[in-house]
Amino acid sequence: MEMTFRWYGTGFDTVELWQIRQIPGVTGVITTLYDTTPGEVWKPEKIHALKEQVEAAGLHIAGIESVNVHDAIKIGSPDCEKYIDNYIETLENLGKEDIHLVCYNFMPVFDWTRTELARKRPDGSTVLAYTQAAVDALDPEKMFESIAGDANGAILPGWEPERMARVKELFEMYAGIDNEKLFANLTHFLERIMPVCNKYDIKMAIHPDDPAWSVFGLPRIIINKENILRLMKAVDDVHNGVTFCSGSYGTNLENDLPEMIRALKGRIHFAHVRNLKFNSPDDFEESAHLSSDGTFDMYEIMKALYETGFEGPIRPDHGRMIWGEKAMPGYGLYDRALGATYLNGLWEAIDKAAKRGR
Ligand SMILES: [Mn+2]
Repeated sequence: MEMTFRWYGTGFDTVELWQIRQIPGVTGVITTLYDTTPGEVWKPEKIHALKEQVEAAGLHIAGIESVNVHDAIKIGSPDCEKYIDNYIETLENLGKEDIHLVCYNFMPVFDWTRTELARKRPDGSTVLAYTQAAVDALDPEKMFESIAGDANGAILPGWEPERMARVKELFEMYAGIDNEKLFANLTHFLERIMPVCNKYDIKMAIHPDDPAWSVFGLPRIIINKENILRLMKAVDDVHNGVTFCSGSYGTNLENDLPEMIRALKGRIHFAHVRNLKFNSPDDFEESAHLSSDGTFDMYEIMKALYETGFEGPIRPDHGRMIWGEKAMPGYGLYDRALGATYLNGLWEAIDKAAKRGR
């Protein structure tokens, strides 16, 4: 594995490349062209400039998170082929710049969903949190307003204000889309992009839905072992792969995370590893990465990745806001750096124990 760090780019991220360079063991960044909109072709010169900037800081681009998929593709509307063609052109431009990993998701309307962006924990840190009761009580059109005040002025990925202004319209567009239709549209999208992925060896890595169940009655498909294995079989090409996000699959306590990793052997191309603390099955908050601070056994998660021969980039995921830092919720420097260091420590211990035969 390679330890990496998500970076949103100059002007969008409070964290700078030189700071990421100083986190022990972090050699790559996972980045994006944050000012592109879904459906737009990424220009070769913009990709090239981003790559040069990252490399000038002594790092490299380990993957893109995300190239967002236009709603027309998810809905399967008449103009979807045009948007798939645009996506293919973006992949081609990335491949030509020697970029071989693309994370994406297939969630309708809302990207990840949280009901609080700054829940206070007993140690005074603040974290993102989710309570089903709060979602059930909320009009989806008010979702954005209800959390925007705690965003520290940042534009949240997947929650761009222009997009959120169209929530009602988006809900209408998805009205006839159930889980099966969404799955068929995803399969069609993957079949269409596999040739360009094969040509440039681009590994597509689908991010799970977060939380891993339906919110506001919208279809959700990338939620458990059964569904993700079905997708792997439907388009049985190594370039159709997975972003294993422990914090997203882990929202459903019935998902056995190490077992899922083992079942997906060879198809996990990217890993987000973080912990959650459950107060009840319907209420969780994001904790420090350390096993004892949350609900998951992080050692077992890392061990499953190790034992399945995982070679892709891994990154700490959302961190707590600590030490007075002001940053995009979940994406401060300090706690994610602690997370990276902890995960590297687990990996070193697992690796040495394996090599010594104990
Ligand atoms: Mn994730």
